[in-house]
Amino acid sequence: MSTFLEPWQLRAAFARSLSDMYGTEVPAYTTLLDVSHEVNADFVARHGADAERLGSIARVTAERHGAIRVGTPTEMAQVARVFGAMGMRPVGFYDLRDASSSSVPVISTAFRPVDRDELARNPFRVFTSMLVTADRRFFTADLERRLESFLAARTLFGPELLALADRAEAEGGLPEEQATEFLRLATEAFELSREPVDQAWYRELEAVSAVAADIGGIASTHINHLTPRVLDIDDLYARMEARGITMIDAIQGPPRWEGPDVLLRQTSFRALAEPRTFRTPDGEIVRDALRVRFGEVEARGIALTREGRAAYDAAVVEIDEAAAAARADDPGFTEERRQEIARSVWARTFPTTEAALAEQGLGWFTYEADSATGTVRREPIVYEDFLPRSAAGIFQSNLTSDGAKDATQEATDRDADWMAGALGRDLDDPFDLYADQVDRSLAAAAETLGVDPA
Ligand code: OOG
Ligand code: NI
Repeated sequence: MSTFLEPWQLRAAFARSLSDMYGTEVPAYTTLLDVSHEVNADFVARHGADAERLGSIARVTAERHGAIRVGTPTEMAQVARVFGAMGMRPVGFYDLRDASSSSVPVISTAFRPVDRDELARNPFRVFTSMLVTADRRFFTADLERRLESFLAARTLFGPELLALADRAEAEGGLPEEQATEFLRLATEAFELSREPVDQAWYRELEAVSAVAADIGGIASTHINHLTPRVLDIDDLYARMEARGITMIDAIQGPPRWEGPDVLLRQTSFRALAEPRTFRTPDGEIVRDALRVRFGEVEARGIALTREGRAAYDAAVVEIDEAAAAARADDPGFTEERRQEIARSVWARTFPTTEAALAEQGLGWFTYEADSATGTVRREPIVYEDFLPRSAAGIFQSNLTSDGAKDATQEATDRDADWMAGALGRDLDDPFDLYADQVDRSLAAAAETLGVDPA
C-alpha cells in the first residue's frame, strides 16, 4: 500500500531534511544541536513534568525555525505556495528597516502552522524577509532598476517544485513518490549555491547593504540559519562558550529573572567564513570567502496579550535609556551591568507569578475543564512568533559593514496589507490567533462543565 503524506508530515519531513542538509554544510550547527539536546535532557531531568508546560519534549526536540530572504513580491508569493503545501501560513508583519542602526532594507513575515493541533504535531516556522528595492533611503532609482532586472531574470523555485506545492495544497498532501520529489526539490532550493558570484555587482550592493548583497547579489537563495529550541538558554550559552564557540555578546529579548518566561529569548554565533568563487570584471575566477550562514538558538516563553506586549515594548525602551545613561557615567560599563538594569526594570513591569500574569491580562492562557472534579485548569500559551528588535539584532550581528542609508530620503510605505497583497493570501495577526485559541478553550470548557460560556 502506498502512503499519502499530509501537510504536517511534509512539514516535519522538510524540517528534518533541511536540518540534515544544514548540519552537513555548517558543522557548528551540529555542535549547537548536540549541546541543545544535552541542555534539554538535563532540564527535563531537573524539572520533570513541569518542563513540558510550554510544549511536549517531543515537540521541543524537533522544533526549529529557519530564515530565508527573497527579492520580489513574485518570489514571496512562490515561497507562500511552497510553505502552503506544508500547512504553513503567513503570520505577522515585521518592518526591520528602522529597527536597527545598520542598513537592513527588508520587511518580513513568518510562515508557520496556526492551529493548536498542527503546532503540537510540528511547529516548524520560517522567518521570511523581502527586499524593499523601492526604498530610496537605500537604493537610488538607477540601482533599483538594475536590481529589479537582475531579480526578474532569476528562478529561485522551479516549475516542478511549484506544481507539486500547488497539488499538495489543493489535495491536502501528496502520495509518497511525489512527496519525496517535493521534499528533495524544496531542500535543494535552500542550499547554498556554488556558482561563481559576480564580484562587481555583489560589492556594489554590499556598499549599500550587506543584506541587499546577500539577497540580490546572487542568483539563488539559501537558508541562512536554522534554530533549535532549548529549555534553558543561559545554560546553553555557557556550554557553547565552554566548547570554544564564541556567541554574540548577549541573549536578545527578556532578561533572565525569577518570574515567568515570556515571549522569546535568542542568541547566536556569528556567520562563519565559507569559501566561494567570484567572477571578476575581467572574467577571471577568484577564490574568496563569504559570511552568510550562522547559528542561532532560542527559548520560548508565554505569549503576551496586546497589553502585555505594550508593557514589554515600554520596558525595552526604559532599559535602553537607563543603560545609555549608565554607560555615559561609567567607561567600564559591562553587559552584566546592562542585565542588572534589565532585571530591575523587569521586576517593576511584570509580576513574578503566572497567576498574576493571567489576572492582570498580560499573558495568554487556555482553560481546560475536568468534568470529573468540576475544576478548570489554566495553561500558558507558548509564544509562536518573532520579535522585530531581536530579528534586527540577529541581522545586525552578522553584517560585515553597516552599509549606507540616506536619511534625507523618504521611507516607502509598507504594511501588513501590502504584504498580504504581495503574497496573494491573507496575513494572520498573531494576537488574533492567540485570542482565538483562548476563546476555543473557554467554549470547550463551558461545554464540558455544562455552563454558559459567557
Ligand atoms: C532573519 C533574522 C530574524 C529571528 O530569529 O529573529 C530571525 C534573517 O537573518 O534573515 O530569524
Ligand atoms: Ni532566527
